[in-house]
Amino acid sequence: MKVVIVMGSSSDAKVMKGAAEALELFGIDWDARILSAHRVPEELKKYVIDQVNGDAACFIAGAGLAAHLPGVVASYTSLPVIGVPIRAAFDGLDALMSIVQMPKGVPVATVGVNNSFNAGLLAAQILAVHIPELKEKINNFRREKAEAILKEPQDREVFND
Ligand code: RP5
Repeated sequence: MKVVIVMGSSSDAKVMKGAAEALELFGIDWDARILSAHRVPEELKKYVIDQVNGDAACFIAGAGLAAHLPGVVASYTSLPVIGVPIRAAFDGLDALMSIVQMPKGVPVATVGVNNSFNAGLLAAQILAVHIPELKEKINNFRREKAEAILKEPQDREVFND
């Protein structure tokens, strides 16, 4: 079982790395590929179908500008697809709106602009539904983050250097 990360261009790789980093935190296997919905549509279709017929459990797709990649991936599979809007123009609002506005029946779960780490985390949470050990790891991660916040300076000390 693995999470498949696709992105529209090599220029997306720096941002999309966060998804792999989140998955690695929880020991989840992943694969990544650069495949544009516009530039190599046939190869994208074949890759997605091959992964679905293999051991893919969830897809993460990142794209900027017109950002059709996540929606096109979702059109080939009923496995969950998480879209990452990449900031390439207009502060990423173009990609965010494109990815989030899927037609009824073909959803893409969309995370914040450039927030590929959350995409990896959400994929982990989806996989964890039927894997108690993974759920425990994610809960521990949450607890650690919560404890770190509670250790921050309190009250007026918040503004101390
Ligand atoms: C999209 O266009 C890609 O996902 C990328 O974010 C953006 C720019 O791509 P390049 O022109 O840098 O290849 O398809």
